[in-house]
Amino acid sequence: MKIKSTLLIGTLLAMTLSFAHGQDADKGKRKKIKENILKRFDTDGDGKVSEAEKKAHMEARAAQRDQQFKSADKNSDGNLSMEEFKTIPRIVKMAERRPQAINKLFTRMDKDQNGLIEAKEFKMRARGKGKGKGKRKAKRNTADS
Ligand SMILES: [Ca+2]
Ligand SMILES: [Ca+2]
Repeated sequence: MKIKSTLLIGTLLAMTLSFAHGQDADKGKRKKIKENILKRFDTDGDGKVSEAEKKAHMEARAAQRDQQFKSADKNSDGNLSMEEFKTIPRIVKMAERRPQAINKLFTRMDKDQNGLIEAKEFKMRARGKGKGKGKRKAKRNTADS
């Protein structure tokens, strides 16, 4: 549990850094974070991240996001308002250090800018990098199953 949340924070921090300072201001720091993440990915400790490990990690993360969304959506309307967003434990932690980053993150995640984060927006990658090669960014808006 502890390990998982550390990982999440690390990931979130990396994300935050990447859109807070687009440049390589803290290159060393970010590299370290990346290494840490890699370490966690590498569950069998062979120094490499296999596809299976990656996949397992992504799935775990997706499940966690789902969980987080549900528990943050206090009024169960399927959206997260800013107030609800701020109740997510990792966001609470983030707010302690970088309150202004929360607004940025929220805005970034709110793709249609309606002031609410819908479940599908929450599940999307929050980073806006790599506009050119958006492989499968526009998955169809199938109704929530
Ligand atoms: Ca809500
Ligand atoms: Ca929205």
